[in-house]
Amino acid sequence: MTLRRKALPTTLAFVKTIDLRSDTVTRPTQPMRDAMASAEVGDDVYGEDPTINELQRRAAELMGKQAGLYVPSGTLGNQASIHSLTHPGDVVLASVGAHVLVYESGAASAVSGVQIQTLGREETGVFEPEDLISALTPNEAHFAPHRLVTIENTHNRAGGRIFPFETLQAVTTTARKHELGLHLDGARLLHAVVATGIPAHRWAEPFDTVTFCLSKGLGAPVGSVICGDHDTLMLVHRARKMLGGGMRQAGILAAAGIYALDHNIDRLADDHAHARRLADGLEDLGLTVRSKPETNMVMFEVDDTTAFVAAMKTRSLLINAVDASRLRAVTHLEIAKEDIDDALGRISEILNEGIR
Ligand code: TLP
Repeated sequence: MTLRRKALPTTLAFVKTIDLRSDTVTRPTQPMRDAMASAEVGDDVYGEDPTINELQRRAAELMGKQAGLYVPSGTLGNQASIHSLTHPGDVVLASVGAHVLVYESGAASAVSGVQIQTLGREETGVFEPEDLISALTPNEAHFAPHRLVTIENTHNRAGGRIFPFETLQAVTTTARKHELGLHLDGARLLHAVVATGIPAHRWAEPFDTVTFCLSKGLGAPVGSVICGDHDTLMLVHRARKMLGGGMRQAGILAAAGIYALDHNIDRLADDHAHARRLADGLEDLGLTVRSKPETNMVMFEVDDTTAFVAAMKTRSLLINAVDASRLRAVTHLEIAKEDIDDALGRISEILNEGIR
């Protein structure tokens, strides 16, 4: 049998992949890799990795807390915190669409035996003190105890929305009045810091535990840090060990985190500007943008996300669907202004083909 070869086009135009699926896709730059390669390391389970210790100190200082603990992921950071601040059977209050509920494989119930009750509206990711108060139940045998409130800032499914500072103060004060613990899923807290100019330690102040990610907009390949006081972090440390999150010579990873803190915070403002440019361009093309981007995400609507995602993929444009009619584009340090314009051009072609 003779095999027929497919004729190759004489010229192959290079089409750059524009990856707006998430800011998690960023790869370490050469200077970040250099910092990783020369990091001093030790066994962190003995607390002897000097680079991890330095990252934890820096993170705690940034968040205005006594201590920090390096963990492999934001998910582990959230779940170790929840585990440390609750008992099985407790209720955890969180916003509608919270990452701890939607995107962590049911870990809060599987690992900590807690139930999550949602508050507010997914469009904003925000809830008010009244929402919290009306969720509370009497201290009586029928009811599971409400133990913890988690706030997600910025809020992923709300399109990178910032939990307004005054509302956050009001909600956390109300939570304390009712003797509830407080956890902040600050995977992208530094985006809120850059967008508002309010320092991280002020956002973090009311919380028992704060998790923030180095591996998203900050551009490190791996890692998050949980910050809190010494006593709480003793519990969190045990939970990290239980969940298999204790690493050994992970200073080579932590070095990327230190590099990110030194070099990649202020530049988040560029990502926010790119998100606004993308949102404006999409509206000019006649598409509906859910709300003006406050940070690095753009939520926009199409009739059929499956068809639209497939059409974008054939043009080397990667954007994830959130549901049947909503797409989420995330800007990050590998995306330049020209890439936004290029992405808009490719979307315009798709719309011209009648795909919506
Ligand atoms: N979010 C990812 C996906 O899981 C959806 C993304 O692409 O945005 N908290 C928040 C608010 C997050 O957005 C994420 C990641 C996490 C926690 C978990 O972080 P990792 O992925 O490090 O476990």
